[in-house]
Amino acid sequence: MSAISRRHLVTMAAGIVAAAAAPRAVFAQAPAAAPAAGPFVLPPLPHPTNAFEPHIDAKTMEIHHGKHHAAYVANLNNVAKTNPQLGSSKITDVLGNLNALNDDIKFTVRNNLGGHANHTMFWEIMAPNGGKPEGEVLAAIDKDLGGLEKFQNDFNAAGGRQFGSGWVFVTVSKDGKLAIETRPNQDSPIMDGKRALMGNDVWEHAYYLNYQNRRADYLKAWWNTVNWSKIAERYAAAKAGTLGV
Ligand code: MN3
Repeated sequence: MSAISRRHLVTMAAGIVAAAAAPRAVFAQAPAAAPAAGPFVLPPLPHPTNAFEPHIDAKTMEIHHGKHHAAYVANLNNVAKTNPQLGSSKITDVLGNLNALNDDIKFTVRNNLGGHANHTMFWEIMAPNGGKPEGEVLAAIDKDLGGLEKFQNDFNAAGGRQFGSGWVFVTVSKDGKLAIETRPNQDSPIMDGKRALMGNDVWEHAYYLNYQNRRADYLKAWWNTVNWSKIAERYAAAKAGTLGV
C-alpha cells in the first residue's frame, strides 16, 4: 500500500470516528436554552416535577415545562421583538382575534400563543392530591355532563379520539354551562370566543416517556393530578367574566 493511500485511509477512519462522535458531543455541549428576554414569561410549576409520580413522571414534567412550554415562550418573545403590540395585549384578546394579525406572524402566534395559554392553564390545574369536584362545579358536571363518572369516561374517550396532537377541554360559557370539546395542535377554545375550564394535553410529549402508545392509560391516570379547588376558582371566574387563559 502506498503512503498516500495509507494516509487516505487514516484520514477516512478519523473522519468516521469524528462523525460518529459528533452528534453526542454537540448534544452534551449544547447550552441550556436561555429564555429570550421579552414580555412573555414561563410560569413556574406550582409543584416539584416529581410531585405527580407515578401518574406523570418527573422527566416528562421537566421536558414538558422546561423545554416544550419554554420554547413557545421563547418563540413569542422573538416575534414580539418586531411586533411589540403582541406583548402589550391581553392573551385572550389576541387569541380571540387572530385574523387581525398580519399574515407573516399569524401562524406562529396561533401555535405559540395557543401553546402558551394551554400550558399555563394545564400547570395551574395540577396538584398531587387535588381532591374531588364539589359545590357548583359538581352541580354543573351533573347537569351538563351526566355526572362525574360519565364525564370522565366521555372526556377520556374524546381525548383518545383526537387524531394526532391536540387537547381535550371542558369549555365553560359565561352562564356556567359545560361542554367537552377537542382541538388540534395548540388551538384553544379562546380562539372561538370560549374559555377552557380545564383541559388535558394529548400531545405525545405529554406522556410518551412513561406511557408510549398507551394514551388511554395516561388519560385515566391524569385524573390523579387534577386540582379541583383551582378548577372551582376558574369556574367562578368564568361566570364572573374574569377567567383569563
Ligand atoms: Mn404540551
